[in-house]
Amino acid sequence: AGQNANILIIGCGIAGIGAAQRLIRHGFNNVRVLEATSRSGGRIKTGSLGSNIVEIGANWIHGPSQENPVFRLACQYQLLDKESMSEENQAVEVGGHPPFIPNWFSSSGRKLDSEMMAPASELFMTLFEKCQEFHDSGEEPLPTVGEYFKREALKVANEEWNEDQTTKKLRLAYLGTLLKVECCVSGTHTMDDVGLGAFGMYKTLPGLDCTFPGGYEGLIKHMMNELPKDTVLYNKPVKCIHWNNTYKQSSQKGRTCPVTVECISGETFDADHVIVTIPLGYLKKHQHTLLQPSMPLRKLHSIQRMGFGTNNKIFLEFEMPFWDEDCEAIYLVWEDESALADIVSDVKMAWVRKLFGFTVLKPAETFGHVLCGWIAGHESEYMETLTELEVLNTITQVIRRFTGNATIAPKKLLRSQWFLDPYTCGSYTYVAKGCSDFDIDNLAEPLPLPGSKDQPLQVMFAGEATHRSFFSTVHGALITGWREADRLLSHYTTPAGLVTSKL
Ligand code: 6YU
Repeated sequence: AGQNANILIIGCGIAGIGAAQRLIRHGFNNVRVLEATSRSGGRIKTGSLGSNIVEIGANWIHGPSQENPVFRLACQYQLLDKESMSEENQAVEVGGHPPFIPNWFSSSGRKLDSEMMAPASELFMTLFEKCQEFHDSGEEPLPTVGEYFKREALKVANEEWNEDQTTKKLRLAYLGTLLKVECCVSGTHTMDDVGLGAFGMYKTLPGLDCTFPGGYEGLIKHMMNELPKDTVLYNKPVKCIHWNNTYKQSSQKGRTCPVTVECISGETFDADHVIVTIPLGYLKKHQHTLLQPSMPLRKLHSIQRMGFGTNNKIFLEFEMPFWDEDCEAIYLVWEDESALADIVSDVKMAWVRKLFGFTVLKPAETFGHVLCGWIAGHESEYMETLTELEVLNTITQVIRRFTGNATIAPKKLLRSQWFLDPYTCGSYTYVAKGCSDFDIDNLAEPLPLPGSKDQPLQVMFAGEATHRSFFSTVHGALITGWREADRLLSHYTTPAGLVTSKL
């Protein structure tokens, strides 16, 4: 029966687990997952800082409402608190920017006034909403989000903020900080790399972003419990996928499989179908060797064109908070940066200027006084090469300078290193300058390409980078795993609805 089709899934992140779960549930009994590392979850990774749990990777369910499959699963497994599940929270429209209550600190050691900063926050939101509209309107007044944002922001600042030059400079400096925030959200080095016309491809769902009180990895654990034992083979980094029978030794009980997957160790696995859920960062780095024969040019070019940047977190624990009780986010405003800069010219000397600030872990009764610092881009990649102590010392100096309190000393530090992770090579996908919906379609297209006479669906592609409107998210990744499982299901399903053999 078709249930015997030999299916290999590469990568045990949520896309791979989702694909495996769906195939097995529908009767496929020859499904295995090859995972490079010793753990499941990929970019969903919960760690600890002292007695606190912290998210090293994905943080929130973006848009937690019924349309979001991650939200539905989290509810089903009872992993969320009551408030997150309430109808009221599900109905909130935040458009990708949850409303945080902020504190602002400036480089001269001042706490800035929220009324003074408000016009800059409003301008930022207005311009970003405009940026999201260009995709549907089909216009692109400038090639990138960064260029458009700077042009429009300076126009408003020069026309409307002239009553006081000091305030104007501070607001512009804060807009620079908000651009650094956006680099973290988009997972890019600079907003000058993010395509303006394509920016609106990303769609948000209703719902007030929420976290998993017991850690995001709880979701992975529950999903893994539904897979038969031994479905996942760990510590099996894949080196090459030989498709179209290019691997001579390929054979299985007298039958030749169209694909042979070769691991770095030399071990090989035959398959009828392979679902690749490897992150785009890894695909970029290994694009010329991962597939044999090589990928068709249009897929290769889309892998090259699409963006995959770095966003890292730096967790810090304090004895006492230096922020207000209701504060949810801290913005660092460099007073000498009024040119709307979202990159640092001397990365080695001044990488820390790219850190936009912190989000506050809540509730304090659970977490104590823990901040999560956010830093994107090449500055973030450089930070990864430093020792924890070097990072701690640099950030401590910055906090002392911005608060004017020379005695503040974080107790503990933990940071992520997603760029150095050999199986991720960055954080997540963004639509780079010059990209369009077609690039994501090209990434998702199975091999051989349509029209070929060779056995179909030999190599299929899932993972966050392959979702047209939910790339860079957990729900996007999960949906793509399901999508590829469904592709196989319909391939093997007769009009009568039976899974049959096509072998
Ligand atoms: C979300 C959030 N979040 C923060 C940070 C990161 C990410 N995301 P996986 O990588 O999980 O699995 C692949 C597996 O393959 C893995 O286990 C590898 O080891 C394995 N592998 C690789 N090579 C292999 C080989 N050769 N052989 C065998 N195995 C191999 N998403 O919903 N909420 O808060 C965040 C965040 C620091 C790093 C996130 C968030 C992204 C998700 O984590 C990610 O998409 C999925 O987990 C990926 O799952 P997967 O299965 O595809 O791959 C307007 C506009 C702009 C658009 N952007 C706005 C959206 C905002 C996105 N925000 C994210 C923000 C945070 C904070």
